[in-house]
Amino acid sequence: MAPRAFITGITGQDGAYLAEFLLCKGYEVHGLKRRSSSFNTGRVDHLYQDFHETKPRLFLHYGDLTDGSSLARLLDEIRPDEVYNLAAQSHVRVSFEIPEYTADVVASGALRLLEAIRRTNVRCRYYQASSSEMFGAAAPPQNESTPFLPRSPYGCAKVFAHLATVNYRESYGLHASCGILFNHESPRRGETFVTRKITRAVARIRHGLQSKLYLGNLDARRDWGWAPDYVRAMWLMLQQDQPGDYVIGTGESHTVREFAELAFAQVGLDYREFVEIDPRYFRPAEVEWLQADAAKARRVLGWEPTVGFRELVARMVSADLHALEAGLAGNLQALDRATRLLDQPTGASEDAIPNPALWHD
Ligand code: NDP
Ligand code: GDR
Repeated sequence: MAPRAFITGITGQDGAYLAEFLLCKGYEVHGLKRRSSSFNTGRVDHLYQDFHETKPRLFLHYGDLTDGSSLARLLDEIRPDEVYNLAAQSHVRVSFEIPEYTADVVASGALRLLEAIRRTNVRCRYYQASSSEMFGAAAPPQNESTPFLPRSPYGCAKVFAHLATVNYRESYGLHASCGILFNHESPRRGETFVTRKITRAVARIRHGLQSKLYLGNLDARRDWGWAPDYVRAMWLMLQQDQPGDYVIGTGESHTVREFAELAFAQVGLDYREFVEIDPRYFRPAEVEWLQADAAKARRVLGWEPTVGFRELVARMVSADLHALEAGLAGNLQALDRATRLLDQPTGASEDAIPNPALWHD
């Protein structure tokens, strides 16, 4: 029988890559999606198979990390072999605005899921999405022995979730592992994280749709990797005989300024002409320097990153350029079609009415 995985946060960047990865490995994949008044499945729509087709292997279920009963019910119904807890209010700056909600989802949410596994007696392996934000003010490079000194409500909540996972491993013998992942990016990265904010702006500025990019602290250093490499690490952790905690990162660190410089340079522009500082993007407390020492993951999991910093920036800029150009081409076609319709005599057939959806970029 195909192994069965349950992913919370399947509609996010990592959830979408992990679902793809597991489907390729022959898994049946179940994902938790939360109710939203607008579409929130854009990152996994390409994986979705209609129920009327034969043997779909991806299933989405309504639920929420703030609703423990939905988690227990789903675990009981699905009986997964592997559970990946990726759901989170994952924006650090936003966590200062909504600290209680962030703690409810990130900290209590992980506890609810662990408790649901215990209560339903599901025999599964568990992955917790821990974060380099837990290290906060600790000096680089950071590894599994570095103390946690979080600098945000998000970081504090992740420390709780991390320690709860370790506690369930020690108390109940759960095969539970934590991946302490450093920043990882891709064209699917949320638009308000700094890398994607920059690469989208580069594309828009290149095409004359935007003139300035407002950023906060340009001197913060991050260890940025390629997201698909990181979901492979998650899976590798759950394939080990013994559970454990692993730092995952490239070992290289760069400033936000360097990211912006490279991204603008890729389209022949100088970032200094377009980037302005807006103090609204500063954080009440900043994490200045994150840089991974992932020696344990290399040694035990055989994990290696495949994409370096320059290549990461290049891939993200070209993806945003292509997406924008495709959108603009679509709009031009729609405009062209609408113009031709205006020339037609009244009584043009119903199906000639342009689809309003085409007008959005
Ligand atoms: P995203 O922000 O892209 O995705 C977060 C996911 O969580 C989305 O599917 C979101 O749903 C879902 N979610 C949010 N709130 C709830 C809730 N109350 N109940 C159920 N689901 C919810 O994050 P990433 O994919 O980038 O990150 C995945 C995980 O890894 C997160 O836990 C993050 O904190 C952690 N992490 C990420 C790193 C990174 O660099 N990307 C590094 C280290 C850790 P919706 O789509 O509806 O918003
Ligand atoms: P981070 O990612 O906080 O590291 O959390 P983000 O991209 O938001 O910030 C990285 C650094 O860039 C600085 N910065 C800005 N950030 C944003 N978002 N917008 C700006 O305009 C801006 N200008 C400068 C920030 O101050 C910061 O120093 C990400 C998330 O994915 C977390 O969920 C995850 O746990 C960590 O990475 C590891």
